[in-house]
Formats: sequence, C-alpha cells, structure tokens
Amino acid sequence: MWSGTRSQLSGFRRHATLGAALAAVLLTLAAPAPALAEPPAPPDSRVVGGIRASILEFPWTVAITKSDGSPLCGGTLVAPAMVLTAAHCAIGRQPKDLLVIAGREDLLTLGGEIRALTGIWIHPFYTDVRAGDDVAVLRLALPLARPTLPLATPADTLLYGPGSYTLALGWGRTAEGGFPSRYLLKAALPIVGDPLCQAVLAGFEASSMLCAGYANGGVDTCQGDSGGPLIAGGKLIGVTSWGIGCARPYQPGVYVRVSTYQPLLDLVLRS
Ligand code: 4AZ
Repeated sequence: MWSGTRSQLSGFRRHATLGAALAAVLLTLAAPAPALAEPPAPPDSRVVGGIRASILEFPWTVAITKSDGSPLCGGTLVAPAMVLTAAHCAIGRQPKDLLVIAGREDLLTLGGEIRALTGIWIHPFYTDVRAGDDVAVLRLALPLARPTLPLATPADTLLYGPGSYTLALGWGRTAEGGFPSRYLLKAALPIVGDPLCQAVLAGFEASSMLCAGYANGGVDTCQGDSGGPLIAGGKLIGVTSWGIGCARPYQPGVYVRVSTYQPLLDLVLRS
C-alpha cells in the first residue's frame, strides 16, 4: 500500500470525459478568450512575478529534490512525518530516489534539515495531471519538529470563493522556460470561478481542481512549483498541479482541490 505499490484506498471517481468534452467545446466557443474580471491590486505581491518569502513565516513549505539534491518539486508538511505533494512529482520513483528539505529558504545554502523517505503513497487513480487526482503523500524516515499546515475540508469553501486571494509558494521557474529560483518565492493569486476555468482550460474539472491567476497573466506558479502549497485562511486549499505555460494572459494555473481529497488524505495520513 505504501512504498512504491499503490494503495487500494479508493472512493473517488471523476467525470473527466464529459468534463473534458464540455471544456473543449467551451474553449472552441471561447475564442477570443472571455474577459476574466481583473481583481483589485493584491495586498502583498506584485514562482513568476513573485516576491521572496521567509521560510520562518511558511515553515511547512518544503522542497523535494532528487537523491543528488537537484530540485524537483514543492510540498507541504501536513503531519510531522508526512509531506503532501503532487502525484506527478512522485510517480515512477522509489522512496530512495527523493529527499525532503525543510527550513531551507535559499536552496544554495545548507540550512534546515534533510529527510529521507520510507514510503510513497500515490492516488490510486492518478494517470495524468489533466485527469485529476494529482496528489501523493511522502512518508519521512524521521518526523520534523516543525509546524504543519491543516488541509482544507469540504466545509472550508468560503475561504476561497472566486476573486478571493490565495498565496502560492515555491522554488519554481521565475519565467516560462526560465530558471528555477534559489529562494523561496510567494505570489498572491486570485481564485477564478469554476465556469471560467473550464472555459479556458481543456481538461479542467471543478470537482477535483481549482484555478487561480490574473486575466493579464504576469503572476503564476511554474515548472518546479508543482506539489507546493496554495493557501487561504491558514489552510492548504490547493496543490500546484498544471497549466498552459506560465503567467500567460487568460491561462490561470491549476491546483488540486484539496478539500475533495481531504477525507481520503486523512485516512492516508493516519496509516
Ligand atoms: C509545471 O510544469 C507547471 N502555470 C506547474 C504550474 C503551472 C504550469 C506548469 C501553472 O509543473
């Protein structure tokens, strides 16, 4: 069930085919792209278009590297020995192939702590980011004595209605096709309503995904930010998953809708 093999915990099925077909139709109908309402200026921002974040302020944000230390993805410490990340960061890898780095804001330093893994749980239905279920849990060999971030539950939807601001964090590329960041960056991103996400993103499925970004682009998560946190109201509401390029106009980034998976993840975190 853990450590390479897939768990049989199930209970979620999506409606990807219908959703994708509908999105494709809407996308065809949508040219030129419909106007996303441009929200008011964010409180604390201007990752792509992000600003530096203190690891002390976001201590549950972790970097996931390959065993040689090269950066791969982000993750969130959700229990002392459990890191939530994206399935696409972990698929096809063994626990020995990955390391978790906590407390290190600048990846070119030796700060913080490194943890080896003893297990990898990947959502049993995961196939591809656009089909949803892009969640995985890494079990650390030793717990971390650091704050953890609670998962959003199905009762928390008011924390992130359309237009409300969320915060994305990561060490990913600072431009599409650019270099990853040595420093942890943060960006405030407004939630985009599900119908608009569906209209502009083929494959978007509101039951398992949410989308966030600006009509004009410019600020977004990017390659390398995958698996990292999207937060609102002090809870983990999203896991960075996919997008069409980075920070392009009318192409919001896509995040796993954590609340959908919270009941299942709770079981996994207790296992
Ligand atoms: C990626 O490749 C990726 N703009 C992550 C997030 C986004 C795009 C790509 C969102 O991991």
